[in-house]
Amino acid sequence: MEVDLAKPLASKFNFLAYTTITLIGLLGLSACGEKAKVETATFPKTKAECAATAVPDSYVVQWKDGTVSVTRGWTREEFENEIFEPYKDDIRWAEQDQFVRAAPTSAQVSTQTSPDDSWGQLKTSAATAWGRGVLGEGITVAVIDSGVDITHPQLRGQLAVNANEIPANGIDDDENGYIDDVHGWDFDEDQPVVSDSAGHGTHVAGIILAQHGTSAVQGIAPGAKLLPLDFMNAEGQGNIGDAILAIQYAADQGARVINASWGGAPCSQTLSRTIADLESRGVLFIAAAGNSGVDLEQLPEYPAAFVISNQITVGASTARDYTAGFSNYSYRLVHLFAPGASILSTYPGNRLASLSGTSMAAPFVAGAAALLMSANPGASPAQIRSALLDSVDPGAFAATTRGRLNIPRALDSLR
Ligand SMILES: [Ca+2]
Ligand SMILES: [Ca+2]
Repeated sequence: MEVDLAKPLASKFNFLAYTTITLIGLLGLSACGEKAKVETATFPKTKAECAATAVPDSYVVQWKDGTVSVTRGWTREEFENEIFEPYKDDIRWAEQDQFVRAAPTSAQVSTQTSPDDSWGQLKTSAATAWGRGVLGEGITVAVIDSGVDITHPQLRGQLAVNANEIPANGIDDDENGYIDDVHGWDFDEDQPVVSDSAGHGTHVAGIILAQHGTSAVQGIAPGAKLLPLDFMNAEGQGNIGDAILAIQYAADQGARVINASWGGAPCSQTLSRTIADLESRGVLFIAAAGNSGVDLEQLPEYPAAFVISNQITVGASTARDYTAGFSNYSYRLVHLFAPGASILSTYPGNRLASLSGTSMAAPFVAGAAALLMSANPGASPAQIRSALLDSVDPGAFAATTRGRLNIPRALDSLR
């Protein structure tokens, strides 16, 4: 019964890895005669303001068991008739997939460095935490981005290892749906080799946890482990469907912090549900506010503008503690500011680069969250979030806290 139903589905659909497993599980349930609780499945029409960023013929489905799948290559009508209607008892949400992008910034590759390059670490007093021996040990941070150059000298020793997977044997040893996923996964290319053709993810990862001692770059949480998850192409564009698969993968691999330095999709219910569902698994989601220089309440983009209790949205501040001109802001939707202008960090090809953007501000907070979690492993995402927000250096920023990240004060606030 399971096999008969699953086979034609598996062959008809262009599902990603998790999906076949999901369908078999669901069919197994109904074969046992169990009825799902009544919760009406919805598949909203794509709103006019979401049309420009919609991925053609791609749909994201969140099933009632919490898993998400992505179907590609079907028209809306085909999707509705072949998937949504037949399986709507098992579906929570379905919606059209959306493009997102890495917040655009200009990159300046640095050949020389100066003491000013560490202004963000100085401003947030990161060294005070390091001096107390708080380095982020035991915490895995997922960087869901354009990939990471995992051969960079300041990053290659920082990688999380999927111990249940034997590398390069062509076998999915831990049966999680991903073959040879030892150091992360490339959801854009569906392969285990994570690299970074855009440079963005490598820079973000370095801000969070670059090893100290070999250059001017000092990661905020150098004891934390990096889970690099690539869902963008070389132009820094990805889609929500792959981002959701990456978010679930991160949680399954034990990541406690997820950094999301991207956005732009004006619509996605599935994404917000996926993030909120991770609070019970101890995961904190850090989102960049976006680089349009606008009030997020007037021009919302997501995930930045979600109101979710295990999410923190971060704006970018300058070395003089002003709001960076490009940074989005909002007294209701942005929580705090962090350094995000002329930030030196790791760059592909054993280089360093200075980048500006809220993409650079979010990883300061992601690194700080990893420090707080390592100092107090039992703290819930809500406690970590409160500690980070209650302890800001007061300022005139358009954010719920009005302030800018201060790492040792956040540590004190947690105690
Ligand atoms: Ca695997
Ligand atoms: Ca393997």
